[in-house]
Amino acid sequence: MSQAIDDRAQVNRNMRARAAQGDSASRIREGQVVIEPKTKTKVKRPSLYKVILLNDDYTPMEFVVEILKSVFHKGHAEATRIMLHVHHNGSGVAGIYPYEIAETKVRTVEELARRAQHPLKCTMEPE
Ligand code: TYC
Repeated sequence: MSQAIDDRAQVNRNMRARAAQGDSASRIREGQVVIEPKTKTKVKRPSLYKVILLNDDYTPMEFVVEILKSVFHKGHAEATRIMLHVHHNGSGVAGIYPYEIAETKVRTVEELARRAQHPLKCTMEPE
């Protein structure tokens, strides 16, 4: 079978699956597929996320300050202030970013902590 026929067969399977789910953007009429303009409103995640550092009893204060400087681009005074806030309150915001950036920061922090054998944890939540 040619690639064009393969492709059309796949489009037909996809459209049939969508029609079966009640998708009004697709209809099947006597074996032909009628593609109508997409009408569904795109659902978007909240755009900004807080990256939150969690306190623990073992990670050295200086390590947390270095993380805040190197990963979150804080100056020494601000990094120290955030670290002490986390130390005293249990958690604190290291920065606010779009989803993918926040996700990468969380992973970077946990990877640096893991390599240094510190239990430092980091999470994110919608702003
Ligand atoms: N509580 C830690 C200590 O006393 C310091 C610390 C601060 C750890 C902030 C984690 O996110 C943290 N060494």
